Amino acid sequence: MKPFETKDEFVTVLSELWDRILNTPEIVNAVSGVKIITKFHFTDFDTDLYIDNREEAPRYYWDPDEKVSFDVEMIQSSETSHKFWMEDLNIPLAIASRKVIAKGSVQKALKLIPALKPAFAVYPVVLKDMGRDDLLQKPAKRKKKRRISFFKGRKKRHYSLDVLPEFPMEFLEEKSQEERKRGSKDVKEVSDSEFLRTMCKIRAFEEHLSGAFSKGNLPTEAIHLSIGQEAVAAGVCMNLRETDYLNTTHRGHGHIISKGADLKRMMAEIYGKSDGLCEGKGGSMHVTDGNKGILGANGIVGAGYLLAMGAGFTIKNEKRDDISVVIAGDGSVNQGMFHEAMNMISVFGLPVLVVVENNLYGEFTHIDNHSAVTEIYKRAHAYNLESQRLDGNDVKQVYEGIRKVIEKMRKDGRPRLVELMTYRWHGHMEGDPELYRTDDEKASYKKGDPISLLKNEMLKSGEIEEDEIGQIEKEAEEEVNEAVDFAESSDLPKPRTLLTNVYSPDDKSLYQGEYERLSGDGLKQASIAQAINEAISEEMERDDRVFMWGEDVALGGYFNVAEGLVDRFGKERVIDTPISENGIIGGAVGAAMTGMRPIAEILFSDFLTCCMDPILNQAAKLRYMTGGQLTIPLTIRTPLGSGIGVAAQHSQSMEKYFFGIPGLIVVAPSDAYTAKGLLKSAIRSENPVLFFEHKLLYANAGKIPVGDYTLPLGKARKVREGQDVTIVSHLLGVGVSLDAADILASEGINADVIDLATLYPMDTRTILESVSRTGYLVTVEEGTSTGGIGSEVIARIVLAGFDLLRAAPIRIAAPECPIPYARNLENAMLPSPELVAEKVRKALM
Ligand SMILES: Cc1ncc(C[n+]2csc(CCOP(=O)(O)OP(=O)(O)O)c2C)c(N)n1
Repeated sequence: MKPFETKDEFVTVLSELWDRILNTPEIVNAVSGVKIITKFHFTDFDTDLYIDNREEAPRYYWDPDEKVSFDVEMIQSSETSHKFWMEDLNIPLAIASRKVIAKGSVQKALKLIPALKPAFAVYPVVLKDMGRDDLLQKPAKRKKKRRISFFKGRKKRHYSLDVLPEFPMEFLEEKSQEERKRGSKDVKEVSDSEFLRTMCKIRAFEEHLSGAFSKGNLPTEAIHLSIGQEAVAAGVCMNLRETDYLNTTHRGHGHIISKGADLKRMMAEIYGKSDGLCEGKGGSMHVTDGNKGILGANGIVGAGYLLAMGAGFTIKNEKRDDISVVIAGDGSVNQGMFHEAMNMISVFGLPVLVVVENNLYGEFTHIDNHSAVTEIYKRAHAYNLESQRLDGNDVKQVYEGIRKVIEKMRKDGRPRLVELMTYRWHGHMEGDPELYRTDDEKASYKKGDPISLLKNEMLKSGEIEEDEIGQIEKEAEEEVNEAVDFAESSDLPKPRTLLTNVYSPDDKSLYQGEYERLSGDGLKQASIAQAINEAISEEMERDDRVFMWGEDVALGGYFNVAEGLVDRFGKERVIDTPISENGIIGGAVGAAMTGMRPIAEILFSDFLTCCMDPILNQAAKLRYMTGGQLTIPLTIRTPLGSGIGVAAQHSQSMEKYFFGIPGLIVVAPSDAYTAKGLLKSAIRSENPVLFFEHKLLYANAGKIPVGDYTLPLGKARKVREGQDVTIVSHLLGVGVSLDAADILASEGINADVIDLATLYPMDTRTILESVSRTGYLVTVEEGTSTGGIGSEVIARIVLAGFDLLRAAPIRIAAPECPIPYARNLENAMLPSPELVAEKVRKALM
């Protein structure tokens, strides 16, 4: 039914409304901060209303004679306008279905909505005063008697959580912070004998591993040795302080030994023993010794560049004269991660030393076949970085060359790249048949053995005798033998440690407490975007290690959520990054593991596909793989969802790809209150949290408490009480479910609506409790159903509470196709309240 018959009647009502609004100081004060002209075009009466908020005193006018420039235009029918003012419009769905078409500075205009909240109380008064009481009555809803027959004679109903996958919750502790140890800043002068001793130790260590592997004594199929490359390790890493950071690769034993790792615990790690540096959870490719500034070897080729970049950010931020070193092979420079890191360390001017250990092969492929530019140091010029190439088999040349570079870096804080030429004697991994090179080639390179080179030089100069060399070699071997004895006698890790160190210890209070029923004083109106902005702002105020970076965030970001933060906290803490999603997240992980608390923004969640490695392999795994040595307090914020006509690569519901990843917490709030409280908990957490925001919900306004509060991670929120059916949803689906619940209520069916709020860990108990009362379960989500959030909800309830169900659960989700562009097709993807109501109705019949 059209509420207004004539244009005159409509214009009179809205004019009266705006007269009253603009005479209400409370509202005028609230909207005065948003200086814009908004044009409302009403399609059915072809008339335009302008609200001019640019001047000191806001005013309105209809259909001006002259052309007026405006910031934003809202196109809608008079009926939609009426529903809006009657608070009977689901705004996200209205925008998605183009009942309201918004053009121009929409995010700015949407900020007016919370400020206008008190105006909603004015509209019914205007209608009444103008004799249109009839419009105040919502269409009569027939109260039907429920026709649910299953309630009698139901079975005794119980549920058990024991059958569900165990979530390793033992990380909750009273304290929130682990003490960070700072190492020594001393770097001793290194004598030639010490070079020799270190190189001999590396060789003895790896020769032992080669033998142990061939005898089947190591619990691995893949061990990568650096025999022949020892001068790189000793020459670079003996230059480093404990407070300098080192990231290295799958072939990192030598680097790690040279930076001073505990040899016994390192060997125990490679033997997979409980005394291993990483409790037997990392192994050869992931050895880490946090106490010595060794942030870890890494099984992902190229990942170390990004982690080192983030560690360099920490050093710069803390104004230290330390450096962050990354060592990686020639093959790794063809990874996108190398290029993103090179650009970012240069753009941000970070003290990162990139060492490329060129052993001529990337796995089985010779550098001539894998690199367009084989003189890798020249690539650095493209990033405006100083670089050089040195003989990587001459330990003294490496040491001296690197020493000079580091000396400059400690002074100017700028990045550098050094390429070191060397050769690996063993296969890519032990057992490699080495079909890609000849014995002659190997023999010719072995002539450049770094250990023999140094020994001969020392003998020639007379600084050492043969027997002294023998003594050094013997001592190195003895040290390695002691490490082997230690490793062999160490216990295997206890099975109960399987679930330890999945997460870092966190303050219990971040996971406990309840969602409040908001009423009374101490509340204010805010949109979700404002609530998120406040959460970030308050947490940055609270802790100066919190910083934010992402594409265009200093300007407020694409959806304007970060607006104003740069003015308050400066460009050192609100940082625009290059368009480098791997760099944004990988760098943030590196910064987090060295003491910062980054909030990284990914412009559209679809682009999470461009940074899967730093999220899944680094952020979510490194706490575990290092046996609890690293802590990664990282928050990743990103908008998702469809409804704005940007097709399948900017509209997906990405949350299903990330929930259920051990080590990661996944949050997806549906209103302003939840968004602010959960984001603050996420930022305070010591763990990586992926925080999904819905684009269409940014403007949704609701009440939030004034000031500081946090809400419990891992807890679902009951948003509506009912006893007939349980509807479980998240993000946009919550509003849809609530609207469906209203439709059902008019028919006598009362729904319990649960907002999951945190997707992982999932709060199964709250759902079970509800289903134990209702007996019916419906899940509603915007994404597709296979492998979706609803699938997991249903699986859990069926497993843990099958007896509770009186009918098969219902899963409401998008059709199994990508999100199309055409408006009508895109709208068909979103579950509507009517559809949800219809499915519930059928289920209860
Ligand atoms: C992202 C990724 N791709 C592929 C691999 C498999 N892989 C492991 S080591 C390696 C070769 C790396 O060559 P390079 O960087 O030159 O180091 P090197 O092995 O010579 O020390 C490859 C392809 C991997 N671990 N990670």
